[in-house]
Amino acid sequence: MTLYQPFIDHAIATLTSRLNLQPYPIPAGFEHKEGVMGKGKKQEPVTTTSYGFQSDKLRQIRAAHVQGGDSLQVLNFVIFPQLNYDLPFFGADLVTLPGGHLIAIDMQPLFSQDQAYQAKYSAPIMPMFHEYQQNLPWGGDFPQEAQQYFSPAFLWTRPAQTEVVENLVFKAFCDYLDAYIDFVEQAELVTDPQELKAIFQAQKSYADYRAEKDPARGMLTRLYGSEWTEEYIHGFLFDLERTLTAA
Ligand code: DBV
Repeated sequence: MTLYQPFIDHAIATLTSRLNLQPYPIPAGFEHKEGVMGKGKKQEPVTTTSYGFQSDKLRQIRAAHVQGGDSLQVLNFVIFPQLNYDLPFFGADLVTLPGGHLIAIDMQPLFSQDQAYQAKYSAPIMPMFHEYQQNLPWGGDFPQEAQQYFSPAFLWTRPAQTEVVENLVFKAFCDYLDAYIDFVEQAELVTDPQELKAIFQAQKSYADYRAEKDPARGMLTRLYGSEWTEEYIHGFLFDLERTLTAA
């Protein structure tokens, strides 16, 4: 069992128990990928496993789990709602590298500047955020252009101890996911054409940004080559654009 396996196991169990979960297709060649990191005696096998689900209100629930020994563990888990709901994205980037742990957990807003949107989707989780932030302090340095994609409840932290990841970060991940599913259960279909257009544009902007700036691109390219990596990013991890041209 590796560091982030309990996170993905818990997420799948919770989603299965609370939503009408269906599989989401994972393109051939991406379910399971083996590679090698490092050179000579320091070589370490690295496995990347993909998970994909969907539900009535959630277009794509997907995870990429990279396992390469104690100093390379990554779980990137994102939920993309259907385009006719105003739901935020659920985003978790749980990263363990030789330099330490880097944790990002958020409900990423469609409209970060909109007060009513914040009142609906951020305000209810602020008490939980403040509680966690006391022991999971702000992780510092953050790309300026990414700020528009995060909510005021963005948990961004660099725990010094693995124990903190196993316990407190795990608890925060579970609580954020539970609160997210509460929002999903309450979400109502959007039919107003103006609002649908705004949702589409916000979803597109988010997916385009993440595909373009994927911080894992370098690591994945070193492991699996550029052709595989670009197809993984555009054909699975951030596939909104593809689903539009396919439709
Ligand atoms: N990040 C992904 C996907 C990953 C992944 C799909 C499959 O979006 C892993 C894996 N994130 C990953 C790795 C690193 C980071 C870092 C491997 C380390 C990169 C390195 O140091 O080489 C939040 N993730 C980061 C960083 C940030 C985030 C801010 C550090 C700064 C950086 O390198 O850019 N999560 C990231 C982000 C959004 C998000 C920018 C944006 C909207 O949800």
